[in-house]
Amino acid sequence: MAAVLAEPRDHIWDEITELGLEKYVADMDHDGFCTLPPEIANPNNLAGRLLDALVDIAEKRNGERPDLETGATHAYQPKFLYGAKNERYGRSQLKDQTPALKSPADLGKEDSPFGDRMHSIFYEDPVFAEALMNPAMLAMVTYLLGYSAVLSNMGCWMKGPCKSNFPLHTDCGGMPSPLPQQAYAAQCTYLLTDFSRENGATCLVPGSHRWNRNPIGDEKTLLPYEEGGSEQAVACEAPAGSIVIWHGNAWHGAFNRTAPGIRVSMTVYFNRPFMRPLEDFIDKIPEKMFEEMLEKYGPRVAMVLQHGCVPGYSTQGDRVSYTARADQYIDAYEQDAGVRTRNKSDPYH
Ligand SMILES: O=C(O)CCC(=O)C(=O)O
Ligand SMILES: [Fe+2]
Repeated sequence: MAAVLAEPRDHIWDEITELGLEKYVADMDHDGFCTLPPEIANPNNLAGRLLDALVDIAEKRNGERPDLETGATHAYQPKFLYGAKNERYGRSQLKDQTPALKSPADLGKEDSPFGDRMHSIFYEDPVFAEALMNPAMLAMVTYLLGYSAVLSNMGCWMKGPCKSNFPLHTDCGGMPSPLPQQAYAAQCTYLLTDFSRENGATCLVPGSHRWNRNPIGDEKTLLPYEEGGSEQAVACEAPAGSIVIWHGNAWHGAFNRTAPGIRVSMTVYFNRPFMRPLEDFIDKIPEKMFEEMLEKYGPRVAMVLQHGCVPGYSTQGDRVSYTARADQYIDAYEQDAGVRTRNKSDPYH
């Protein structure tokens, strides 16, 4: 009888059992999300180091250190698409490029439901690669998306006291309903400060990942915390150092923050490898940094950072060379891990 090759599914199940994640897989299957507690999610005070790095980046970008105690620096921010602080950062370059969701006359009538978002943080500190390669988080992502999962983007959210909440939505990148049942996206949220309803926690609708569609109309409505929130959505109440992970189909949003202070989180958003990522990592990572990451984390870090993908090409030569490069990274990873991530006879590669 021909030998039966181990399936990637067997491989990830071994990882899950070795890391003791069975309960979180059960939560994921049942609810569409899970919360990894700090004892699993926060090795060597990773969350504390992420928070320090992000506060420093915010100060560098905004010229003002976030006031985590009172939240005064981030309270009731105007509803700009990219957040008031990010509009201020590099204002001259961003002039005319950061559209306000509302006309200037309407500003102040509503505030931002997500506060300041800082994008493109990955190269700013090696701690972000450590967060990307967090073994328990990556095992859950692999359970959802397979070993060829890629990082789409990593970013920070800093939300002070606000009135507006973040309506329910899915993280399927704008894919229209019906959504595929199998996850195409996975969102991982590092809680860097304590999450509670008063603190403006993310909320999720348990089981909504099985509905395979985006919420429409009133289904998106999430009442502010003071008005009772939503009957369906459950607040992620968990301490700093936890990671909440959800299936891309799960309906979620966030409550407005009524308490003083700032809710700080960092999201690590993964996609299947054939989807267009939000951030572009191929040929963008400084050489020394990339070498150090390969040394520390092995060939999977290159896969997660999109190097097993063939980017859009515009010449015959590019197609050939990009494919050859992707093959090299995939071969190195498959050999190292003893796991297949593709059917090599598939002409996609
Ligand atoms: O502000 C929040 O917690 C919601 C964030 C969100 O929608 C997301 O991370 O996809
Ligand atoms: Fe979302």
